[in-house]
Amino acid sequence: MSRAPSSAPVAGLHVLADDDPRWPAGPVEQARAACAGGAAVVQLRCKRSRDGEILAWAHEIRRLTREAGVTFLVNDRFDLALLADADGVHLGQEDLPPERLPADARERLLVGRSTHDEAELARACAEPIDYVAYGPIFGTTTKEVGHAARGLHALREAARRVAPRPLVAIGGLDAASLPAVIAAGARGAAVISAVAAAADPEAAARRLATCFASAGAPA
Ligand code: TZP
Ligand code: MG
Repeated sequence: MSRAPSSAPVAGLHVLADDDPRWPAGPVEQARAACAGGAAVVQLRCKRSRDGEILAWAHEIRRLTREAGVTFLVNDRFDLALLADADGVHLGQEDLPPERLPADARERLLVGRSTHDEAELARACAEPIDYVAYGPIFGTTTKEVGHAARGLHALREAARRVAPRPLVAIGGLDAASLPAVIAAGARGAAVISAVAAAADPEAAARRLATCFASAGAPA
């Protein structure tokens, strides 16, 4: 059954629920903390797990996010996003190009795209996507990105470049840096370790979400 394209919001705090075993809690518990803490978006990001396990997590996170009114995205995999009735899919540069998504995926899912430099930003502006992620803004040890930290000046330029598409900043973000990231024009901010590695992930998500509320942006 097809439905209208998702109009789920992407502004605010994105928490990536990640299957890296270095995090004390698994993806479902990270997602639960994110929802309770006021995240706008939960993105399930699994680089190590089997499809069946990822799909089971996706169904559970869909239930949690729906209850909390939180947007649910799946990283990399439009097929799992469709099966779990997620709101969208987040595609990296190494994933399927957005224009190659099957029609039913394009109709049903929001599409986000990762970018790291000027050329990727330019290409993203010509792609059928709903938001652009850009980073790493600061240094991160969570992912081997192969790109130097971009900094706030480049972030401001990137946000201008992709407008009116919303830009979601990523990479090394925390509660101390978030106000400057929002002031630079990011409509969303995506984090992994700032929540997943926190002693209290729910409190960490709440603190980050509050930065959006304080900035007068959607929390
Ligand atoms: N893409 C660019 S940086 C990054 C990804 C997935 C990792 C972000 O993780 P953290 O822990 O918030 O720096
Ligand atoms: Mg990817």
